Amino acid sequence: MEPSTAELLDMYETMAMIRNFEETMARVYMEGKTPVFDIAAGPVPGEMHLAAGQEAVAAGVCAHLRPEDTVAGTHRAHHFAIAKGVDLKAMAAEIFGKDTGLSHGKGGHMHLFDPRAKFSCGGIIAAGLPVAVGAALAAKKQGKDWVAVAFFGDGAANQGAFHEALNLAAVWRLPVVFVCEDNAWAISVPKRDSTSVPTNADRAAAYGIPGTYVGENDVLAVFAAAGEAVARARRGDGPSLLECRTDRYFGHFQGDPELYRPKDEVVRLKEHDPLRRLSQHLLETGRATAEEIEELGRRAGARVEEAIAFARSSPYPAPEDALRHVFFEGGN
Ligand SMILES: Cc1ncc(C[n+]2csc(CCOP(=O)(O)OP(=O)(O)O)c2C)c(N)n1
Repeated sequence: MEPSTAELLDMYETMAMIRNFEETMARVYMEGKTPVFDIAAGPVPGEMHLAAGQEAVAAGVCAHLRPEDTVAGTHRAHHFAIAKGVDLKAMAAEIFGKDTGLSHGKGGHMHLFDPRAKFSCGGIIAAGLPVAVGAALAAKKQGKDWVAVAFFGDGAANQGAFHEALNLAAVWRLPVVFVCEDNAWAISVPKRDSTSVPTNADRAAAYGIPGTYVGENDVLAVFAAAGEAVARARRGDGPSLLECRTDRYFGHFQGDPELYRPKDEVVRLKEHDPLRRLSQHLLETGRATAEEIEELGRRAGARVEEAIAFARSSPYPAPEDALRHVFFEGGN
């Protein structure tokens, strides 16, 4: 499946926005946290998992989605949220713990919930798969041609929830696409030490559904594979599993000393950078000029800057609101 020029340019802008957001967040997050790393200090306290390098999977899959489709993400979910169209300002404010955030600052970076964009994510590994299955079941029962996508990491594919979700989705022929991001690591554990098969796509056979491995960190390859899986789900033919090779440029979390991976690994990974790959494709096929590509990058950067400024200048939730919007008798 070949993307149109408009789709290519949209994917480039999405990927540029993700890269810019993650690199900006890496800097902002470290404010006040040095010289001795203090996870509680600075404008964004708590853990931070960034997805620079992994833009192609989010952009290539979400290019096929409509606003009414559901996406469930992971602990490393900014890229999925941006690609699904979550409001960037409300997302940034949530990460800063501000009252203008998606959940009034009570969720933080790992818990971005946006009913408008039909997006959620969470810190429990593999917890998003059953959520997507539930959304797909709801769509099917309502007779809608809506699709649900569960994104998760290669580590999550060894959780029970992965197998339960695939089985139930297959038995009920639900419109779900399971998308595994193979970034080769689950924190410090290499995939080869935790996974009994070369690719998680092989595991699809156990549930009688199609499994495809996309072996390159390339948005065009992801777009093609995801196009088939989403179309299949939308026409009522049931779930599929995709596993896409991708690269994590930062540590598992910001502040990770990364003693488990060779120092030059990221330098080598960047030789196949997915953004550069797409810009080269745009140039070589005459779909865009260098100036047009630069302009997309500038526009993406301006939106990120505006979102971060909004987050910084927003108020914190009032102390008397601490028990509002949470599960608490008497709260609302
Ligand atoms: C159920 C559960 N077990 C363990 C953890 C701790 N944990 C957080 S991230 C992570 C690794 C996840 O690896 P992967 O699914 O490959 O995603 P990646 O971080 O590579 O994006 C683990 C084990 C958790 N959050 N939830």
